[in-house]
Amino acid sequence: MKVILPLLFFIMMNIATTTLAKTTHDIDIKKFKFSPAKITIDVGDTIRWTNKEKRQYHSVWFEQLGEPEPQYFFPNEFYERSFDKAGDFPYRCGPHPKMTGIVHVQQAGKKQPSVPKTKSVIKVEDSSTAITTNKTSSEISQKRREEILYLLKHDCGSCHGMTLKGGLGPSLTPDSINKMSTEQIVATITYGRPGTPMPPWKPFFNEKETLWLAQQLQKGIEDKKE
Ligand code: HEC
Ligand SMILES: [Cu+2]
Repeated sequence: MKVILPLLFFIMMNIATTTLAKTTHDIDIKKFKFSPAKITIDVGDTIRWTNKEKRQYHSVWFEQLGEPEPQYFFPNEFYERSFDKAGDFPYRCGPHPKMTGIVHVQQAGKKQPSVPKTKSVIKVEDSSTAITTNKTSSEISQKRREEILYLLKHDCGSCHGMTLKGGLGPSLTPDSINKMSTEQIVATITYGRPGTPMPPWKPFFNEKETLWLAQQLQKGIEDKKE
């Protein structure tokens, strides 16, 4: 009894404070707008920004807090963050500076110790987009490699030329592409080049696959007979 009673009390206190404090507020991102763009929440609450676009990526960047630009997130993905301090927190979208919003965090009825730590995570909302964050697969199967090469020829090829010698987009043959580092090639494929027709391919390849693809481009794709 001596041990159990305080423990039980501790658990109950925890339940009481967590149910009291935490609310999750939703902000949708659609047509290049945060809605609502202004929101008032209590200290301890969480905001979940959900990307409801068809294919456009965005980010939620608290630039004025001096933070680095966070990862972009894609349709059906969301970005979550909780606020443990009162204050006004303006933010914007990294790639689209005109998209802005502000979070007004007010002290809840009961004073809480302010915890300076805010955590941010990106999660995928439904499993149909699991391919986006399919980072667990450590090896790329032969079948997947063939799929990627097929996509390279047909999708990338529609802009960069079937033989990758250039078209609307620049040549991707080893001669041309090796002026870039592997990291730069990976970044270009992952995020595209905002403001140009080069789209982001993050929804289609995981990190390993993008790296592999970049390495194939650097080596040169031997033209397989069909
Ligand atoms: C809708 C057209 C389009 C498609 C599809 C496309 N690209 Fe691009 N890509 C471009 C354009 C345009 C640029 C040049 C952007 C610029 O002006 O910086 C580019 C640039 C690049 C670059 C940087 C090359 C350099 O010399 O700066 C790489 C690498 C690249 N694309 C890889 C790919 C890969 C891999 C795919 C397929 C997974 C792909 N692209 C699909 C249009 C496209
Ligand atoms: Cu945006």
